[in-house]
Amino acid sequence: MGGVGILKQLPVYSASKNASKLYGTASTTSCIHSCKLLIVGGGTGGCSIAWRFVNKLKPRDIIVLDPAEYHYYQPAFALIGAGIKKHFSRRPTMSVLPPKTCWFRDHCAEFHPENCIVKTQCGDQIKYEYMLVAMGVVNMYDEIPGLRKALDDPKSGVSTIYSPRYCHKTWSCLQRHCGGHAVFTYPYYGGKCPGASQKIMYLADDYWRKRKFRRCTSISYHSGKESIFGVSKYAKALEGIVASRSISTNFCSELVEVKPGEAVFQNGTQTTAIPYTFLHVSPPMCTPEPLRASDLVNSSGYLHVDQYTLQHQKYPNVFGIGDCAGIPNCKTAAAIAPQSRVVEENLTQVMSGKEPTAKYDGYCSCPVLTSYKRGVLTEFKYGKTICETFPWDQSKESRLFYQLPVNYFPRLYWNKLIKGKWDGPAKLRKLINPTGRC
Ligand code: UQ1
Repeated sequence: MGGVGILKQLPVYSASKNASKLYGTASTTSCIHSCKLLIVGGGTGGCSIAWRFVNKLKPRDIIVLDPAEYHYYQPAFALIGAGIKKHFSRRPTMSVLPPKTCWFRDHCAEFHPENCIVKTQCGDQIKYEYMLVAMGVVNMYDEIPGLRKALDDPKSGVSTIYSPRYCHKTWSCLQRHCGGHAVFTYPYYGGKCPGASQKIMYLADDYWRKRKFRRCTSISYHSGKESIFGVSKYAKALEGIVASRSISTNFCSELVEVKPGEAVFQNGTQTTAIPYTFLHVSPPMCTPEPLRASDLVNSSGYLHVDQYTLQHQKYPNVFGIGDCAGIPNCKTAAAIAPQSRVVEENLTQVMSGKEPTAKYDGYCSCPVLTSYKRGVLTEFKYGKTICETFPWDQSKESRLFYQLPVNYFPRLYWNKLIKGKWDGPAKLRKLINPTGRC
């Protein structure tokens, strides 16, 4: 297998005497490492940038800092939750990083951007010339009293597709459900694209219809936001879909507590307890604690980068990518493709003493499966401008927009996006739908 070849070439520092603290061996000394490019986070953004720079820099000039053993294709969690896929789409982190880069299997503990140093949880220090912050976001289960306990209780009927830990539970809850009230939530703070929280709802509706449990099930969607989707064209289409499926919607309605059989929502000063037999939660999310504790973030706790160049506003040798970036885009995997191209260009320019000139246009795309046969494909950029790749109306449910996310995008992800070879569909759009509108 190709991965074995990479294993031999890729130095892994989790076995160093300090990193070994993670695994129980005490150590008192700390090591200082240095590199040209430090990438904090080996997810979609970090991995694609490591590949884009591996041939531009000298071997061992890149360090990737990430404690995760596996790299997950997150969009598949919704497919697992709906029983469309049975197994995770994941690969060992070691096998997805490019050869010659150093993987530090450790947590980032502290940022010291004024000295260009990152401290790791095991006490090592990494000195960098340039840094990419690609740490993503984390679920804040503990913001909602009772949520973690309910998620961990196999009989609670409470699950979430936003985690590899709980997405299989969604599928077992779906199968076990035989009537009652199914509740789906979306948070006000920090949620990723609302598409995922809705696709699991449309799939649940379709599944229970097929199993003849839909007549004895009421479904309601509670969102902390003011509308079903932030872009009006897709909001209209999705409003039509929820109405046609007899799903009731509640906006500005935030989940604040989970009790056994009862979900508590807050709307302004009003609190309402809603009984449930099935509860799917999209937890509030935020950037990881060491990033929030640093002076790299804006007042919302997200990396303070320019929304176009993705360069840090205070530290010009720092760039950001992906979910942790404080930019007004939608957080999806598809958004990372053009971001990765922009970071490659701008970081290369900054490395050679020039000003960054490439600009991210805010592109984001989220396929929303609306049944086990069809879906819609949202695509838009900053200013909520629609930029559709295909020359027909993508807000109309179609079989192609079911097939693409289920069968084609995972391959595009593993073979192109994380290898830094996919800049997004802009070139394809120029060919087949030059105006980007329908
Ligand atoms: C995309 O580029 C991408 O990355 C591989 C996805 O995977 C998560 C997507 O879901 C989507 C929608 C895109 C956009 C690509 C096209 C062809 C519209």
